Amino acid sequence: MTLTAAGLGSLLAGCGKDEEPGGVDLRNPPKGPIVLGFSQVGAEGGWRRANTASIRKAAVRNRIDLNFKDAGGDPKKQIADVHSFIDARVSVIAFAPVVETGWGEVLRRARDARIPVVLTDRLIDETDTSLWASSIGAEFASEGNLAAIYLENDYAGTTGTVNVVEILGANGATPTKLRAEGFAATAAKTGRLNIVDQATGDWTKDGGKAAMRELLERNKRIDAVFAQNDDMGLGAVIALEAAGKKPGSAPKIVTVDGTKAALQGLADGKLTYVIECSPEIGEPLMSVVVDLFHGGRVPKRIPSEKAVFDAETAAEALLDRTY
Ligand code: GYE
Repeated sequence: MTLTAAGLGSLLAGCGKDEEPGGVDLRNPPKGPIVLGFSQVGAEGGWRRANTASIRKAAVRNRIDLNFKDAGGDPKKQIADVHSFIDARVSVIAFAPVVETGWGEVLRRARDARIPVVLTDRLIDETDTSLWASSIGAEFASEGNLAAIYLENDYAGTTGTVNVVEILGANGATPTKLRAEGFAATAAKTGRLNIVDQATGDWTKDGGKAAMRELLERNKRIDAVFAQNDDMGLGAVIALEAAGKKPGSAPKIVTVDGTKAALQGLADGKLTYVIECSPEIGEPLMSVVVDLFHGGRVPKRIPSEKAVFDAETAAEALLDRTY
Protein backbone atom coordinates (compact mmCIF):
# COMPACT_ATOMS: atom_id res chain seq x y z
CA MET A 1 0.00 0.00 0.00
CA THR A 2 1.30 3.45 -0.90
CA LEU A 3 0.67 6.39 1.36
CA THR A 4 0.57 9.64 -0.63
CA ALA A 5 2.32 12.72 0.74
CA ALA A 6 -1.06 14.33 1.34
CA GLY A 7 -2.24 11.28 3.26
CA LEU A 8 0.83 11.17 5.45
CA GLY A 9 0.71 14.93 6.01
CA SER A 10 -2.72 15.02 7.50
CA LEU A 11 -2.12 11.83 9.45
CA LEU A 12 0.72 13.56 11.25
CA ALA A 13 -0.92 16.97 11.45
CA GLY A 14 -3.74 15.86 13.76
CA CYS A 15 -6.98 17.79 13.80
CA GLY A 16 -8.12 21.28 12.96
CA LYS A 17 -11.40 22.97 13.83
CA ASP A 18 -13.16 22.35 10.49
CA GLU A 19 -12.08 18.80 10.23
CA GLU A 20 -13.93 15.59 10.75
CA PRO A 21 -12.52 12.35 12.11
CA GLY A 22 -12.56 9.16 10.10
CA GLY A 23 -14.46 6.17 11.46
CA VAL A 24 -11.34 4.29 12.43
CA ASP A 25 -9.89 3.38 15.85
CA LEU A 26 -6.29 4.67 15.84
CA ARG A 27 -5.20 2.19 18.56
CA ASN A 28 -6.16 -0.60 16.23
CA PRO A 29 -5.07 0.67 12.80
CA PRO A 30 -6.54 -1.07 9.75
CA LYS A 31 -4.38 -3.02 7.35
CA GLY A 32 -4.55 -2.41 3.57
CA PRO A 33 -5.55 -2.64 0.86
CA ILE A 34 -7.94 0.28 0.94
CA VAL A 35 -11.24 -0.53 -0.76
CA LEU A 36 -13.32 2.40 -1.97
CA GLY A 37 -16.96 1.83 -2.87
CA PHE A 38 -17.87 4.57 -5.33
CA SER A 39 -21.38 5.14 -6.67
CA GLN A 40 -21.55 7.34 -9.78
CA VAL A 41 -24.64 9.22 -11.06
CA GLY A 42 -24.45 7.64 -14.53
CA ALA A 43 -22.82 8.46 -17.86
CA GLU A 44 -25.15 11.26 -18.98
CA GLY A 45 -22.58 13.46 -20.75
CA GLY A 46 -19.02 14.67 -21.28
CA TRP A 47 -18.55 16.04 -17.76
CA ARG A 48 -19.64 12.81 -16.11
CA ARG A 49 -17.44 10.62 -18.33
CA ALA A 50 -14.44 12.83 -17.50
CA ASN A 51 -15.32 12.63 -13.78
CA THR A 52 -15.41 8.82 -13.91
CA ALA A 53 -12.10 8.71 -15.79
CA SER A 54 -10.49 11.00 -13.19
CA ILE A 55 -11.68 8.79 -10.31
CA ARG A 56 -10.57 5.55 -11.97
CA LYS A 57 -7.14 6.95 -12.81
CA ALA A 58 -6.55 8.38 -9.34
CA ALA A 59 -7.59 5.09 -7.69
CA VAL A 60 -4.95 3.21 -9.68
CA ARG A 61 -2.31 5.85 -8.94
CA ASN A 62 -3.03 5.73 -5.19
CA ARG A 63 -3.20 1.90 -5.06
CA ILE A 64 -6.82 1.93 -3.98
CA ASP A 65 -9.14 -0.95 -4.94
CA LEU A 66 -12.13 0.69 -6.57
CA ASN A 67 -15.53 -0.97 -6.32
CA PHE A 68 -17.31 1.21 -8.91
CA LYS A 69 -21.06 1.18 -9.49
CA ASP A 70 -23.04 3.23 -12.02
CA ALA A 71 -26.55 4.20 -10.88
CA GLY A 72 -27.73 4.93 -14.43
CA GLY A 73 -29.50 8.04 -13.13
CA ASP A 74 -31.77 5.95 -10.86
CA PRO A 75 -31.89 7.19 -7.22
CA LYS A 76 -33.28 3.84 -5.91
CA LYS A 77 -30.54 1.82 -7.57
CA GLN A 78 -27.97 4.24 -6.18
CA ILE A 79 -29.14 3.72 -2.59
CA ALA A 80 -29.14 -0.06 -3.13
CA ASP A 81 -25.56 0.22 -4.45
CA VAL A 82 -24.47 2.08 -1.31
CA HIS A 83 -26.13 -0.62 0.86
CA SER A 84 -24.13 -3.21 -1.09
CA PHE A 85 -20.89 -1.37 -0.21
CA ILE A 86 -21.78 -1.64 3.48
CA ASP A 87 -22.55 -5.37 3.06
CA ALA A 88 -19.15 -5.79 1.39
CA ARG A 89 -17.48 -3.92 4.29
CA VAL A 90 -15.52 -1.54 2.05
CA SER A 91 -13.04 0.80 3.81
CA VAL A 92 -14.63 4.06 2.61
CA ILE A 93 -17.80 4.91 0.66
CA ALA A 94 -18.00 7.84 -1.76
CA PHE A 95 -20.83 8.83 -4.07
CA ALA A 96 -22.06 11.57 -6.37
CA PRO A 97 -25.77 11.72 -5.49
CA VAL A 98 -28.28 11.55 -8.37
CA VAL A 99 -30.74 13.47 -6.17
CA GLU A 100 -30.41 15.18 -2.79
CA THR A 101 -33.14 13.32 -0.90
CA GLY A 102 -33.52 9.83 0.60
CA TRP A 103 -30.07 9.38 2.15
CA GLY A 104 -30.68 9.29 5.92
CA GLU A 105 -31.25 5.59 6.48
CA VAL A 106 -28.38 4.18 4.42
CA LEU A 107 -25.91 6.74 5.78
CA ARG A 108 -26.88 5.94 9.39
CA ARG A 109 -26.23 2.31 8.55
CA ALA A 110 -22.77 3.23 7.18
CA ARG A 111 -22.06 5.18 10.39
CA ASP A 112 -23.10 2.22 12.56
CA ALA A 113 -20.74 0.05 10.51
CA ARG A 114 -17.97 2.70 11.06
CA ILE A 115 -17.49 3.20 7.34
CA PRO A 116 -16.63 6.84 6.56
CA VAL A 117 -18.56 8.54 3.76
CA VAL A 118 -17.42 11.19 1.27
CA LEU A 119 -19.77 13.13 -1.00
CA THR A 120 -18.37 14.03 -4.39
CA ASP A 121 -19.58 16.64 -6.85
CA ARG A 122 -23.13 17.12 -5.44
CA LEU A 123 -24.66 17.45 -1.98
CA ILE A 124 -27.51 15.81 -0.05
CA ASP A 125 -30.46 17.18 1.88
CA GLU A 126 -29.72 15.90 5.41
CA THR A 127 -29.53 18.14 8.48
CA ASP A 128 -27.22 15.72 10.34
CA THR A 129 -23.96 16.75 8.70
CA SER A 130 -22.05 14.17 10.76
CA LEU A 131 -23.34 11.57 8.29
CA TRP A 132 -20.48 12.41 5.94
CA ALA A 133 -16.83 13.15 6.71
CA SER A 134 -16.10 15.39 3.74
CA SER A 135 -17.53 16.72 0.50
CA ILE A 136 -15.57 17.62 -2.62
CA GLY A 137 -17.06 19.70 -5.39
CA ALA A 138 -17.91 23.02 -6.96
CA GLU A 139 -19.85 25.97 -5.57
CA PHE A 140 -22.78 25.71 -7.97
CA ALA A 141 -24.47 28.97 -6.93
CA SER A 142 -21.27 30.86 -7.80
CA GLU A 143 -21.36 29.29 -11.25
CA GLY A 144 -24.89 30.66 -11.74
CA ASN A 145 -23.74 34.06 -10.42
CA LEU A 146 -20.84 34.13 -12.88
CA ALA A 147 -23.06 33.16 -15.82
CA ALA A 148 -25.37 36.10 -15.11
CA ILE A 149 -22.54 38.59 -14.45
CA TYR A 150 -20.77 37.82 -17.73
CA LEU A 151 -23.99 37.91 -19.71
CA GLU A 152 -25.11 41.15 -18.14
CA ASN A 153 -21.75 42.80 -18.81
CA ASP A 154 -22.25 42.25 -22.52
CA TYR A 155 -25.23 44.58 -22.38
CA ALA A 156 -23.44 47.40 -20.54
CA GLY A 157 -24.15 50.71 -22.25
CA THR A 158 -27.42 49.47 -23.77
CA THR A 159 -30.96 49.88 -22.46
CA GLY A 160 -34.01 47.63 -22.12
CA THR A 161 -34.37 44.20 -20.61
CA VAL A 162 -32.70 41.06 -21.91
CA ASN A 163 -35.00 38.06 -22.31
CA VAL A 164 -33.26 34.95 -21.01
CA VAL A 165 -34.48 31.35 -21.13
CA GLU A 166 -32.96 28.69 -18.95
CA ILE A 167 -32.34 25.02 -19.75
CA LEU A 168 -32.29 23.11 -16.48
CA GLY A 169 -30.54 19.87 -15.48
CA ALA A 170 -32.40 16.89 -14.00
CA ASN A 171 -34.88 17.56 -11.20
CA GLY A 172 -33.76 17.15 -7.60
CA ALA A 173 -30.00 17.45 -8.20
CA THR A 174 -27.92 20.06 -6.34
CA PRO A 175 -26.45 21.79 -9.43
CA THR A 176 -29.93 22.18 -10.97
CA LYS A 177 -31.18 23.98 -7.90
CA LEU A 178 -28.13 26.06 -7.04
CA ARG A 179 -27.10 27.13 -10.55
CA ALA A 180 -30.66 28.42 -11.06
CA GLU A 181 -30.64 30.17 -7.67
CA GLY A 182 -27.25 31.82 -8.30
CA PHE A 183 -28.28 33.00 -11.76
CA ALA A 184 -31.64 34.34 -10.57
CA ALA A 185 -30.11 36.14 -7.56
CA THR A 186 -27.63 38.05 -9.72
CA ALA A 187 -30.27 38.77 -12.39
CA ALA A 188 -32.63 40.15 -9.72
CA LYS A 189 -30.01 42.60 -8.42
CA THR A 190 -30.02 44.84 -11.46
CA GLY A 191 -33.22 43.74 -13.17
CA ARG A 192 -31.43 43.74 -16.51
CA LEU A 193 -31.78 40.01 -17.18
CA ASN A 194 -35.38 38.90 -17.37
CA ILE A 195 -35.76 35.12 -16.96
CA VAL A 196 -38.82 34.58 -19.14
CA ASP A 197 -39.01 30.77 -19.31
CA GLN A 198 -37.38 27.48 -18.28
CA ALA A 199 -37.39 23.90 -19.61
CA THR A 200 -35.70 20.73 -18.39
CA GLY A 201 -32.99 19.16 -20.55
CA ASP A 202 -31.97 16.33 -18.18
CA TRP A 203 -28.24 17.12 -18.60
CA THR A 204 -28.11 15.53 -22.09
CA LYS A 205 -27.54 16.91 -25.60
CA ASP A 206 -30.82 15.46 -26.88
CA GLY A 207 -32.61 16.83 -23.84
CA GLY A 208 -31.14 20.28 -24.46
CA LYS A 209 -32.21 20.18 -28.09
CA ALA A 210 -35.80 19.23 -27.20
CA ALA A 211 -35.93 21.86 -24.42
CA MET A 212 -34.71 24.57 -26.81
CA ARG A 213 -37.36 23.62 -29.38
CA GLU A 214 -40.02 23.94 -26.70
CA LEU A 215 -38.66 27.31 -25.56
CA LEU A 216 -38.59 28.61 -29.14
CA GLU A 217 -42.22 27.61 -29.59
CA ARG A 218 -43.31 29.35 -26.41
CA ASN A 219 -41.26 32.56 -26.64
CA LYS A 220 -41.25 35.16 -29.40
CA ARG A 221 -38.08 36.96 -28.36
CA ILE A 222 -35.11 35.13 -26.82
CA ASP A 223 -31.95 37.23 -26.38
CA ALA A 224 -29.94 34.75 -24.34
CA VAL A 225 -29.93 31.14 -23.17
CA PHE A 226 -28.46 29.89 -19.89
CA ALA A 227 -27.92 26.14 -20.25
CA GLN A 228 -26.96 24.52 -16.95
CA ASN A 229 -24.40 22.26 -18.64
CA ASP A 230 -22.38 22.04 -21.85
CA ASP A 231 -24.19 19.08 -23.35
CA MET A 232 -27.59 20.78 -23.10
CA GLY A 233 -26.12 24.02 -24.49
CA LEU A 234 -24.66 22.16 -27.48
CA GLY A 235 -28.05 20.50 -28.05
CA ALA A 236 -29.65 23.96 -27.96
CA VAL A 237 -27.21 25.11 -30.66
CA ILE A 238 -28.56 22.40 -32.98
CA ALA A 239 -32.19 23.40 -32.35
CA LEU A 240 -31.42 27.11 -32.81
CA GLU A 241 -29.57 26.56 -36.08
CA ALA A 242 -32.44 24.41 -37.35
CA ALA A 243 -34.74 27.36 -36.57
CA GLY A 244 -32.52 29.70 -38.63
CA LYS A 245 -30.93 31.49 -35.61
CA LYS A 246 -27.28 32.36 -35.00
CA PRO A 247 -26.47 30.77 -31.63
CA GLY A 248 -23.51 32.41 -29.87
CA SER A 249 -24.63 35.92 -30.82
CA ALA A 250 -28.40 35.90 -31.44
CA PRO A 251 -29.21 34.45 -29.01
CA LYS A 252 -26.13 34.40 -26.78
CA ILE A 253 -25.56 31.10 -24.96
CA VAL A 254 -23.83 30.56 -21.61
CA THR A 255 -23.16 27.01 -20.38
CA VAL A 256 -21.43 25.38 -17.39
CA ASP A 257 -18.76 22.58 -17.29
CA GLY A 258 -15.89 23.36 -19.68
CA THR A 259 -15.66 20.17 -21.75
CA LYS A 260 -13.57 20.07 -24.92
CA ALA A 261 -16.72 20.03 -27.07
CA ALA A 262 -17.98 23.23 -25.44
CA LEU A 263 -14.62 24.99 -25.66
CA GLN A 264 -14.63 24.09 -29.37
CA GLY A 265 -18.17 25.51 -29.62
CA LEU A 266 -16.88 28.73 -28.03
CA ALA A 267 -13.89 28.94 -30.36
CA ASP A 268 -16.28 28.42 -33.30
CA GLY A 269 -18.51 31.25 -32.06
CA LYS A 270 -21.54 29.04 -31.32
CA LEU A 271 -21.43 29.55 -27.55
CA THR A 272 -20.80 32.87 -25.78
CA TYR A 273 -19.32 31.93 -22.39
CA VAL A 274 -18.55 28.68 -20.60
CA ILE A 275 -18.24 28.60 -16.80
CA GLU A 276 -15.80 25.89 -15.83
CA CYS A 277 -16.73 23.26 -13.26
CA SER A 278 -13.82 20.85 -13.08
CA PRO A 279 -14.69 17.12 -13.17
CA GLU A 280 -11.13 16.24 -12.16
CA ILE A 281 -11.70 15.46 -8.51
CA GLY A 282 -10.15 11.99 -8.49
CA GLU A 283 -6.87 13.01 -6.79
CA PRO A 284 -8.39 15.07 -3.94
CA LEU A 285 -10.89 12.26 -3.38
CA MET A 286 -8.21 9.58 -3.07
CA SER A 287 -6.17 11.79 -0.75
CA VAL A 288 -9.18 12.10 1.59
CA VAL A 289 -9.89 8.37 1.33
CA VAL A 290 -6.31 7.52 2.39
CA ASP A 291 -6.53 9.93 5.33
CA LEU A 292 -9.87 8.54 6.49
CA PHE A 293 -8.60 4.97 6.21
CA HIS A 294 -5.81 5.84 8.61
CA GLY A 295 -8.10 7.61 11.05
CA GLY A 296 -6.79 11.04 10.14
CA ARG A 297 -8.90 14.18 10.05
CA VAL A 298 -10.00 15.69 6.77
CA PRO A 299 -11.49 19.03 5.70
CA LYS A 300 -15.28 19.02 5.79
CA ARG A 301 -15.40 20.80 2.43
CA ILE A 302 -12.93 20.72 -0.47
CA PRO A 303 -13.81 23.10 -3.33
CA SER A 304 -12.94 22.28 -6.94
CA GLU A 305 -11.52 24.57 -9.62
CA LYS A 306 -13.47 27.12 -11.61
CA ALA A 307 -12.82 29.65 -14.38
CA VAL A 308 -14.75 31.46 -17.12
CA PHE A 309 -13.95 30.97 -20.79
CA ASP A 310 -14.69 33.11 -23.83
CA ALA A 311 -13.74 32.41 -27.46
CA GLU A 312 -10.14 33.56 -26.95
CA THR A 313 -9.35 31.76 -23.70
CA ALA A 314 -11.16 28.66 -24.99
CA ALA A 315 -8.81 28.45 -27.98
CA GLU A 316 -5.87 28.46 -25.56
CA ALA A 317 -7.39 25.94 -23.15
CA LEU A 318 -8.24 23.61 -26.04
CA LEU A 319 -4.55 22.93 -26.59
CA ASP A 320 -4.36 20.71 -23.54
CA ARG A 321 -7.96 19.89 -22.61
CA THR A 322 -8.31 16.12 -22.37
CA TYR A 323 -12.06 15.74 -21.85
O1 GYE B 1 -22.57 19.98 -14.67
C1 GYE B 1 -23.36 17.93 -15.57
C2 GYE B 1 -23.46 16.59 -14.98
O2 GYE B 1 -23.09 17.47 -11.01
C3 GYE B 1 -21.56 19.12 -11.67
O3 GYE B 1 -23.72 16.84 -13.61
C4 GYE B 1 -22.32 17.92 -12.06
C5 GYE B 1 -23.21 18.09 -13.26
C6 GYE B 1 -22.54 18.60 -14.52
O4 GYE B 1 -24.33 15.76 -15.56
O5 GYE B 1 -22.79 17.98 -16.85
